Amino acid sequence: MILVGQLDSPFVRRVAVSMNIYGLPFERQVISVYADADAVRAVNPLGKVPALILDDGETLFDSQMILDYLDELAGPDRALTAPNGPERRDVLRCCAVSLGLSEKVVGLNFETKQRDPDTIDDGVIARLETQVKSALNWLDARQPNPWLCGSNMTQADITATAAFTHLFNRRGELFPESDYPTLAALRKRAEALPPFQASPFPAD
Ligand SMILES: N[C@@H](CCC(=O)N[C@@H](CS)C(=O)NCC(=O)O)C(=O)O
Repeated sequence: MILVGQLDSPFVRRVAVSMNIYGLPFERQVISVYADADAVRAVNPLGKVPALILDDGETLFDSQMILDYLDELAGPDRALTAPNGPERRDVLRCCAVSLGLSEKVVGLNFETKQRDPDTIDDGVIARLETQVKSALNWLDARQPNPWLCGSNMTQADITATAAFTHLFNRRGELFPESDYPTLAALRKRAEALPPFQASPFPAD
């Protein structure tokens, strides 16, 4: 299998870490959605990452669809998302908030760093910052025991950790990690584990 995308994307990284946990070997196609836009669109018509190219050539787009496939490969006893019921909904709820948080941070980076300065809209930026803070506060208010959804690490922890690490590396000046002590502790615990260390957030 070939995982397409860079590990500075929290969406790509949640897939890489999950594959490490499942012990699924994979190659990487490290291409940038901006610098290599044509190559990314050749894999995914939307020009987005991650994509996962299976050994028979079938290609999966979107981290949630990819994880759905990987969970199926791992089987119900090892899957990082429970198969049904309130446990599944709780993991998916945390993932939805963490994924949305990452999407807002990516949006914030676009609005502040890539836009023509004359077209920057402070109202749009303020809205994005409020949404990021609100999501962080919601996640920080959960009481990990020791993980977000109970005694076992789940996809909720992988996705939240990938999101926090991306956020604190990219926009730590706006959202200091010290303001979110619960999340900081969760992130530290997770990032110390071999599956995370095997697919690290890249140093600048
Ligand atoms: N919902 C998607 C989001 C993926 C996403 O937004 N990836 C970013 C990279 S961090 C991207 O491809 N951005 C390029 C674009 O949207 O044009 C997923 O979970 O895979």
